[in-house]
Amino acid sequence: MITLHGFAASNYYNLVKHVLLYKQLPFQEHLIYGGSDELLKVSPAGKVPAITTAEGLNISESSVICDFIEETYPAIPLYPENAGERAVVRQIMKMAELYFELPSRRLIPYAFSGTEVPESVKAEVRQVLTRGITGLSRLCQFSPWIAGERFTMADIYVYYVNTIVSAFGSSQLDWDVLAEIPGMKQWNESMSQSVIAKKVEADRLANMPEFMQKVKAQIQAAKAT
Ligand SMILES: N[C@@H](CCC(=O)N[C@@H](CS)C(=O)NCC(=O)O)C(=O)O
Repeated sequence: MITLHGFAASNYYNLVKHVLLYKQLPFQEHLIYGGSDELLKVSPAGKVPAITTAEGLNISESSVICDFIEETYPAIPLYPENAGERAVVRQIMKMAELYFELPSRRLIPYAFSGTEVPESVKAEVRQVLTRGITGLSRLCQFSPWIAGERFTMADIYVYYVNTIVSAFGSSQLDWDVLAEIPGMKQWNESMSQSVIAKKVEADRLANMPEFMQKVKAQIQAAKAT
């Protein structure tokens, strides 16, 4: 059986969990936070999530884990068979990661510590998000799914990326980033209504108090040094 390592407050963890649930694969969750030696044993960069496969192989990096799961368990497919269509799905995922997720993440430390985001950082983040808006507006179909008629890995991936854009990018910049892409907010809302998304969200909410305690302890420790 697959073991999913990490914590439910993590959107990266949740996107992999959504994929496992969508594919109806049995898995167990192993609660582990960043910064521990135990995590480094399964995730070389100490990042969440990681999985341990049924054969005992450890894999980290969420998009790599998604590909592994798809290749190993193709019965309920999440990528198109056609290589060109598959590339479009991966382009959407990559653009969401590079131009939506990563710039929005730059704002997390300011949000958690309650400090003002410097204007230079805001400007840099806005610029990258603008690139994401341009790219994703051109690629996303929302007809009804993000890459077209079929539900794909990109639907799951971007939905969880958007949680970070909304929670940090939009709130810290006072800018409704998702509203800039025609169809994105409606699609996001319909994604949130699935049984799997609701379960993942309930687990996230349950983990939030413990996760925030860890974050507060880290901030205190950083202040003390
Ligand atoms: N590129 C990684 C990023 C994963 C990531 O940043 N995870 C966060 C949790 S959401 C983490 O492990 N943070 C702890 C740390 O950076 O030490 C992936 O796609 O899996």
